[in-house]
Amino acid sequence: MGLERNCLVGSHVWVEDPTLAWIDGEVSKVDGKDVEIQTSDGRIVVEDMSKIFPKDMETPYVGVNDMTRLSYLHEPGVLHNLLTRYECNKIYTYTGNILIAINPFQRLPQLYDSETMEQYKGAPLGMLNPHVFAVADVAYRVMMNEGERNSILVSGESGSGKTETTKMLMCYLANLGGRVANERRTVEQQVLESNPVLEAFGNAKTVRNDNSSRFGKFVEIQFDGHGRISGAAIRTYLLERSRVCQISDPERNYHCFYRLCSAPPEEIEKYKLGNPKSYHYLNQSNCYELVGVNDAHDYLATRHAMDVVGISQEEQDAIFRVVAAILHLGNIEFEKEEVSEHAVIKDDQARFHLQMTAELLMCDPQALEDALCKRVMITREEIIKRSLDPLGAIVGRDGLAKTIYSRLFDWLVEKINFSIGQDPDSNSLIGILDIYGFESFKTNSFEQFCINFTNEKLQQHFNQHVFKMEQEEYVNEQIDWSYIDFVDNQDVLDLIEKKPGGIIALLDEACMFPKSTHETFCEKLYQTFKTHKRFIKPKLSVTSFTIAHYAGEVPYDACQFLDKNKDYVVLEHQELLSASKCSFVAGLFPPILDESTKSSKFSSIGSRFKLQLQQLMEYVNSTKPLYIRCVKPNNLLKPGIFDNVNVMQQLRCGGVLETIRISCAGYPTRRTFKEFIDRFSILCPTALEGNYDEKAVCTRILGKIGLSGFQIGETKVFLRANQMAELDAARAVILAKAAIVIQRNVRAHI
Ligand code: AD9
Ligand code: MG
Repeated sequence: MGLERNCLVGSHVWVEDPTLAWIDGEVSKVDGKDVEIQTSDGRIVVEDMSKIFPKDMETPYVGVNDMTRLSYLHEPGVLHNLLTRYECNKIYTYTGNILIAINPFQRLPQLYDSETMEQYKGAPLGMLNPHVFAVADVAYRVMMNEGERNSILVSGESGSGKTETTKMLMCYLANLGGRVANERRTVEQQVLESNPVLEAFGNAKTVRNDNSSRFGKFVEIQFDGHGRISGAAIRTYLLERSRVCQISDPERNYHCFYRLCSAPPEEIEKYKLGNPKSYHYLNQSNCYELVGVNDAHDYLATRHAMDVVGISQEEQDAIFRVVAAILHLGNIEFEKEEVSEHAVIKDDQARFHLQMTAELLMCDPQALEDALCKRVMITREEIIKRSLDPLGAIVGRDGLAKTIYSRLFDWLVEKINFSIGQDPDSNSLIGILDIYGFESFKTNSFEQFCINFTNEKLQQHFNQHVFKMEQEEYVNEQIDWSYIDFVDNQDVLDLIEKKPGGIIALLDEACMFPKSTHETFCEKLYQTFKTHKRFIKPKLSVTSFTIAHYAGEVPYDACQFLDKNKDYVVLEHQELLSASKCSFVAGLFPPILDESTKSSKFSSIGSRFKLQLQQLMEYVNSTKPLYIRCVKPNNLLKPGIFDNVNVMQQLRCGGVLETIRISCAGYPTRRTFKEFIDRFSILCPTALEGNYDEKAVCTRILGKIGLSGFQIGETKVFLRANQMAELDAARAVILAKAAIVIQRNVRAHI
């Protein structure tokens, strides 16, 4: 809501701008609803009065620590404040108790040194500059003093700094809850070193971030009665499996592959590895090296971190053997046998890789060849061995690589959890969530669907929380809040997860029905959600659909939804690897005991993810949440550049603007009685006469101006949207008159 009245010539305002999002200017003419503005870059624009916003001329030039302290709480004010602060390397800002963190894209060591850490210990929130340490400290104090469980929810788009922020939170907590003892492997060290291990296997370079986490992570840190870290549990969500065998330029596969290729020569020899460029799973992209990263060094660092988290030398050896085996596996090529057109191993080169894969996985090479080229069909009458064609063999090979890799990743998570250990007696917990932010690309597939579903869930939680906090503030101040409502996104959640009939349920149905294709799946969606206001059927395509998410519309390409939702291991692969002579490999493929799951083969990734999310939300709901919203200031990943339009979009997606909208629905501007009187007593100088009751003074001032709808609480004045602008306008008129009088007097004296 922009200005409705009181737009005077000479007022400073914000007006929308296509390249800068908002630009400031001065009103030069008012003609009914049309306002002419001279912008600060020297242009003249005309805009409707409802679309311009007042600019606060009294904000300090370094901005304000907390957005709720802005005189005008609106989009341009918020954006301008963040920009002003970013320009002086103040990357953290509060919006109430939400921390906004803007990625500096440069190391700011003084911001995180041990002295700074010390300062934040025990300091009340808001006393020092906004900081991620302050949030961690609040979580810790609340846990220690009030016995409440906390969760810190870090979100933001790819490359915005979630993982870095999470690591700083963990560092701070490890510092607070660490032991003095000189043990080599303390729990807190293990918690911290779990990060590089998981990053080696779960992070990769993408176009958005050189170290992008391709999985979601929730770490629960447990403390004992003395506030010392006594255990931890790590849960991960939905690793991107497709990356193992499919990458596009200029991205990379998971870091561990390149690191292993840069290992010391004796290991390279052991695994018969060569240049990364010679592996199909790596050479689909031309990017092998990262700027400022030394893979050989990182290989040793990964090994060290594995030592710390308690992965034995034998286990490490087996892990890297599996990683090497995947590279060799990807190089097994097939060709058509002349007559039968069946897939056969292409040439000597391919046979070498087959041999190496079998050797590294410690399984029988002939059995591996059969598992790659043939399928067993069990009919009622007989068991038939059917040969695959080369394309089928490639799909099978890639499926095997993905399965092995994702099981390896799960093993790592389980192992880390096991070695850190859980503290069953701990009631003092802090959970930290580092989860992928909302994604909308040119083509969006099943992964984006799951990611955006996660964000809808978190958004709902966030809205409810912010709304509740607002209400609490109103209750504390004993003011009426009955007419504030907020838009809920339950309808999108129903569309996705309702059982039966939501998109995930329909996808599972399609996966179980052998004749389904992505077209039949989409057709079913179009029929079912014909009138759903969050579902849009595209005009031209019959294989895609659009969901109107809270953060914007996202078109999904359904072509691989069915495949990506099916999590099954080909029986031949299962049998091959569970028979491995390497107990580590065999352990990744425990025998399937239940005959029924053996035959149905299908387990739904979507439904499992939905369940995981449900458990996560139940956990988060049982804790006191703290939010950190990370923002990526530009897509060039460079320091010093603040792209307004881009930042605006993220504030919108991250719910920051939603918070503001919720506040605006009520009383967006709050001022303590003292602040209010300091600024506005000029409107009614008599109000101060003989009156020392601040509340009464405020009431008098407001009465004099003739506003309505505001509320006077116990300690603060609560103003409705625009009322601050009206008060300021009245103040400006008085100040202008006073200036004229002064000028006259001065002239008279001369
Ligand atoms: V993704 O969704 O996993 O792709 P994140 O996790 O949000 O993403 P990440 O934490 O990996 O982003 O940050 C990206 C890069 O920004 C880091 O590699 C750092 O180079 C840089 N960064 C982020 N935060 C900070 C910081 N507080 N100080 C310095 C930072 N550099
Ligand atoms: Mg990350």
